[in-house]
Amino acid sequence: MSSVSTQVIDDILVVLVNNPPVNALSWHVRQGIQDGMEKGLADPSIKAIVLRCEGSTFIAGADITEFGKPAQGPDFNAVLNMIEMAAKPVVGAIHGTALGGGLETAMVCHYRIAVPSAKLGVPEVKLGLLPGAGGTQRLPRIVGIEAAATMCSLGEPVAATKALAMGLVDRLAGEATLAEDAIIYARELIAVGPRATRDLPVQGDVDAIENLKTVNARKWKGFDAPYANLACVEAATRLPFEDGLKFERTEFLKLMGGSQSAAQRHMFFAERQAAKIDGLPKDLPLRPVNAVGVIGAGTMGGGISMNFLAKGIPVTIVEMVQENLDRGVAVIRKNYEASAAKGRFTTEQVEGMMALLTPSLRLDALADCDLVIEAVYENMDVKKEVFGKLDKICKSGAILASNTSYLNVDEIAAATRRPQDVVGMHFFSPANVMKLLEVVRGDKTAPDVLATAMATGKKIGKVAVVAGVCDGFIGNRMLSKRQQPAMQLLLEGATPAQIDKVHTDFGMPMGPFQMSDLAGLDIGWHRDPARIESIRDGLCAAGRFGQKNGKGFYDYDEKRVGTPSAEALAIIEEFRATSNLPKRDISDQEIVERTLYPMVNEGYHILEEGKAQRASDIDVVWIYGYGWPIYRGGPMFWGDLEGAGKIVEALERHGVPVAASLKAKA
Ligand code: 3H9
Repeated sequence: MSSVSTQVIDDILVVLVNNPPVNALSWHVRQGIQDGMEKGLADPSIKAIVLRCEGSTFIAGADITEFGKPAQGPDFNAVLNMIEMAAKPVVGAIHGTALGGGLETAMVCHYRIAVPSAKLGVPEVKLGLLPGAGGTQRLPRIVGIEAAATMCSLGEPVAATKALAMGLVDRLAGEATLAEDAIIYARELIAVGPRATRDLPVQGDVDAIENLKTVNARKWKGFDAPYANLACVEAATRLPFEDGLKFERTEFLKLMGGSQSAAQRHMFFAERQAAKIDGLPKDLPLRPVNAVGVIGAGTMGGGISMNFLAKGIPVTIVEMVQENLDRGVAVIRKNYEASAAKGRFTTEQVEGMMALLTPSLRLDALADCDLVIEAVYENMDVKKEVFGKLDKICKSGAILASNTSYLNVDEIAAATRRPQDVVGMHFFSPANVMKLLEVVRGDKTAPDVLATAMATGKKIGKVAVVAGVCDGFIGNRMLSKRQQPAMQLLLEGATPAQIDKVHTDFGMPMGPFQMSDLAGLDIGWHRDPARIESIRDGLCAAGRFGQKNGKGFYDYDEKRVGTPSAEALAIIEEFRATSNLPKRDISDQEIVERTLYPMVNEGYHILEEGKAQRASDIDVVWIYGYGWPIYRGGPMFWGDLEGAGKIVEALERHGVPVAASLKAKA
């Protein structure tokens, strides 16, 4: 069946796109629209044309899978030009999402009608791109400079009702009567005639563009695309339309040919791919998750609970001591109220979510839960004891999950008589905010338990990735390959600030030592100030526990802003002197080679051992769990950009054993 068909309804021609799943503008769709338009324009009995889509959405953009491949079919801009210059009125009829090239198509239609639930936007910036088919030139002509600059640089869609107020939509249709309403509208417009967007004036204040740059400076650090989008909108304010298009084209091609967009497009597909479990049928029946239990009301347990409450799923939260339980519940309330103060929830919603929370001091209270997530102290004996008890208490078929961040899930499962129901669900702190969920598949985890844990992650807004059982799973296992050499580099003469700066310049939200300070240096410390076997021991012995008490590798002010600490540097120097290593200048390049390349190498080890399903899953872990800059596409994608040969050479030079598959690639 063709992806574009036409229907004649009296004097109106409907051009109907049908290219599942999202009606992307694949070459045959562009061809079909062009053919349909030609037909409508050539037929004297046709007085107006409606462009509409079948399925769940209007055109959701260019076909991203075609990017970087040889061009096929008609040029997109030529098709858009033809629609805009048509001598008969053309109406875009929008439902679902009109995104990117989809909105660009809607904007060359002379008029737009949309159902109230539709959303319209130009999300190209999220793919490291800009609306490259006239979007940056037409949008300011329709909605003005400020709204256009905001939409292009942030990429957030607007609801049809808002679009109506902005002039992006001319009329709202009935939610279920778009097809009919669009025809009625088109017929009305026959007398009015076409209206070419390019002929409209650009209105508004160009200062809005500078304001956006100021407000978003932190968010956009390192990114090219937001600035390129703004440059194009700015160009629309001073250049004739055709020249503006040329400017936009040049900027688009620059982005398209660059590594940032390649990385962000890679992540678009990587994120969707991560949800797929190799070897399991897509339609495997899932277990119901209508009631959740969480053990532990600390930071982790509280954050985990918040995810479920926010989705209307009741949570029973269990602690051993009343005081801790009360504190945990109070923190949840405080967090929700803080969000409400920012306008994210209403007071009623906060009360509604809190009403779904049942605090308890008894594990028995979890007897009827479909899913229980344990978030207690990270100690194998403690975990085994909890799981042994859960085994006796929980109903048959309940999923028993551990939030462990590195312990052996198989060993935990062995503490029960139902290891098939046990799985790891490793949330990242703060668990109500961080998008990543590592779902750890034990040796005996049943397929439907794994699939349910993955689907549950999606339901609560996480990006879930399957990991195998190994020390630290995917994320923390690779993290340790960064932290160890970072410490070693201190012994050889680098400073925490120098190493951290290499990482933040790279685009990480913080470097290895800033991260250690945030996590707390005393975690796992033996608590004997006289026993100093590492720099960390030295810092802890001096009472430097990290951000929590205002001093660690750095000194912190009351706003938790860190500055290099003379005391910490002296402690490092004192310990360094005992190492007998000569102190030398360490280059930034060496820091990259010794702290980032080993992570890539570890990623290859993880793949070789089958602990991750695919390289792109590892990228997803690092982008959503640790803030790896998305414009660098995750460690595995970045490793390919750097080049396997270069990485292997450097690793060997630094004496790091290289994964066989990385070597083979080199
Ligand atoms: C652009 O338009 C450039 C222009 O300026 C022109 C310049 C010259 N292409 O997300 P889902 C696939 S750039 C190809 O799970 P949802 C997706 O991979 C584009 N494939 O569904 C998935 O495949 P699979 C600007 C696409 O309901 C399946 O469709 N537009 C595309 O949660 C379902 O996707 C955008 O950036 C595409 N454009 O969300 C919009 N889009 O099943 C990107 C999706 O094999 N798309 N697929 O894994 C979206 O934001 C969401 O897909 C959407 C639906 C909201 C539409």
